[in-house]
Amino acid sequence: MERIVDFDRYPIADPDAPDAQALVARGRRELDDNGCLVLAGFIRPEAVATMAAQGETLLGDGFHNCFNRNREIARSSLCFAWKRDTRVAMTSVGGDRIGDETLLRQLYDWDPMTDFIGALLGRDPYYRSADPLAGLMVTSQDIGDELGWHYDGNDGVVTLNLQRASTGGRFEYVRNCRPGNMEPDIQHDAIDAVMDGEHPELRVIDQEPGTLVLFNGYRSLHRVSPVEAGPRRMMALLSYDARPDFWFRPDIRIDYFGRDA
Ligand SMILES: O=C(O)CCC(=O)C(=O)O
Repeated sequence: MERIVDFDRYPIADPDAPDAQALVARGRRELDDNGCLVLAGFIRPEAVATMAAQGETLLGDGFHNCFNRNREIARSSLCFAWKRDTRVAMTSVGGDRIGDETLLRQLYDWDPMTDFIGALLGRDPYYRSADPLAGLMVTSQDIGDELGWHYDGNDGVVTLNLQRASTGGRFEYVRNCRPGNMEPDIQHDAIDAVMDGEHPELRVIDQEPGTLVLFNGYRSLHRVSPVEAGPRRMMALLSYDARPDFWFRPDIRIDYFGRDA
């Protein structure tokens, strides 16, 4: 694992060591302050290059989805109606196709990694998602693709950038911007402002390959803006939960992978 994770900067193998505890304490403060934690250079450059090459091969067999998150879906999961649809267009590879030989699978299945994410989110014990497709996935956005504004079903999605697009494909979010956290009369205005790119707290994260990002996706409205120029944006998404048997909803698997487990 020391050839994959940069232990000099991120000493996560021994969680009881003082430098590991200091790292977690710093990360928790940042997550609290910003609703997002960016760990640049988490994966060593040679390992990122291998992960990207393995991801490229896997994506050859990926499913390109293109759909609108319509108001009905938003209403059922949020008890709140969007005023507009948001578009999802990207290619996804399910975890059942990400084999033990890949560095990504080795990272995801490594227990100290799960414990590190749990410690950052204040969860002990913490678990990898049991969902065989959506627990660990590789995604890519080619030119014109995007992942429109949405909330996640939980706060446990962690992203790892494997390749960035030269233009577009930026991760944008507004923290603590979920209906229910806000007064009802400002909900529509706030969400409209986010989707129009006019919300004063809109933040953009610039991710170099190898950057690990944790964010409060349940509470924070977020998106990946359309990719305008190649190469394709490629990500790994790693999902965790406080429940040991957490699966995503079947419609999510169908939407993203075109099949169920
Ligand atoms: O690809 C990304 O950077 C974000 C992924 C995302 O929004 C999600 O998994 O909910």
